[in-house]
Amino acid sequence: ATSQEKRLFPETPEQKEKRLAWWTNDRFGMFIHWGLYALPARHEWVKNREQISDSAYRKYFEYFNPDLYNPREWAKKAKAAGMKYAVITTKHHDGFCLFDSKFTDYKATNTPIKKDLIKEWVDAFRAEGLKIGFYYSLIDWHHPDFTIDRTHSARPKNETDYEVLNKNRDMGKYRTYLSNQVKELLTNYGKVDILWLDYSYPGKYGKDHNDWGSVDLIKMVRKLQPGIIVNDRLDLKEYADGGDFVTPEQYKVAAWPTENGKRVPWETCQTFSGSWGYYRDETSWKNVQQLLVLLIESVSKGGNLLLNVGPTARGKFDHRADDALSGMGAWMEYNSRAIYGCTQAPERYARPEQSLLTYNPSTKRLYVHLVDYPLQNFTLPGYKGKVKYAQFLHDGSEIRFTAPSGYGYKTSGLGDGDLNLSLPVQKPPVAI
Ligand code: FUL
Repeated sequence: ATSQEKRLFPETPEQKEKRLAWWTNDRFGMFIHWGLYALPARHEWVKNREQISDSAYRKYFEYFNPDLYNPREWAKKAKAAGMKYAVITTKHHDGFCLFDSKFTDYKATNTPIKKDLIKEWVDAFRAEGLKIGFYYSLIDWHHPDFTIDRTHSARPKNETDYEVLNKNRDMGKYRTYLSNQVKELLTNYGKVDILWLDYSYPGKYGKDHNDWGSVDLIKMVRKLQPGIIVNDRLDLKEYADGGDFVTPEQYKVAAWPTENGKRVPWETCQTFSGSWGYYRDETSWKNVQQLLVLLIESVSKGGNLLLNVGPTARGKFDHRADDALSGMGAWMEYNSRAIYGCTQAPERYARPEQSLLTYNPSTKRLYVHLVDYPLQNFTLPGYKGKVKYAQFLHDGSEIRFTAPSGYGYKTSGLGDGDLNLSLPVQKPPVAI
């Protein structure tokens, strides 16, 4: 067997496709990065970036009191935006747990809010009919046994100091801790639809991915929750089934990602403004059109979009996130059928300029997204005979196929096989 044929689970490709069917259909989810870093409000890596000591970071633990937390409201906003699933940080790299874990004191129940925030979150999102996912950081800057390496907030200045600092650290103990916590998450909160692990890496001080006990971990996960979908960040590349989908982060893929020549399920995760945790002073917010293009473009290449919100220290969504979500929701109300159940269009449909195509294989409908609304007519190259009927989504009205007929129409540039859409001058409402 070649390395890529090595498998961890006895599952056929058809069975995998079935397990992932809802996820591939739903396409659009909400990522939520929430934790102590919402208080400094300047990036979820703040402890690392600014090399804040444990004792100085402790103040955020002591002041963590999201008194306006209402996950039902979050869930309603996600749903109104057209999102079908959500993934929340149960623990990020700083090690702080939003859930009640038996294995640490560093958790929300010991802060002034005194609540298992994950429990409430799960109930609320379930109640709104969304699928739920847990993000869990494999990296842990708080655990006394986690190896200090270059990604650690307590990284030393001198190379030689790593050995000294790691002398009494036992990654084996951390491995047990990590596995125990994942077990809690997959045991105490009912059905979990997605596990989003983040992230393992080979390294000088981390030896290799076995430091995370990846093989045993993923086996345990699938045993506890047989239907669960797990991302690829355990980095078990030598197995064909070491992860269910790939996770391009904060960039647009050029084409549907492949492995060994085969297209693989994928989800891009993206932020509104650059950082994942709430960042008060960040000004690089994407606008609604850019976000919609991100969504459509992902689907047009067979992928999903997991779009992130970083709630504030009081437990609310940033008003800029609210605006973006409702803008997307207004579009989704009319256009979601060009997203759900859709994928990359078959090759026989060439992509016209300034447009994106999505396609629903069950209904055989092709959706042409006009990124730049053109004047009067729009050419579908080589589409003659391939399209029976065309309509707008905002009102279901017909779009006629009429070639330009005015003086000199022969020089319109239309080829014999092309189809011309006759468009109204006014860009329709709820367009991108
Ligand atoms: C990265 C993390 O380091 C970021 O903080 C964020 O959680 C992103 C989704 O994954 O690897």
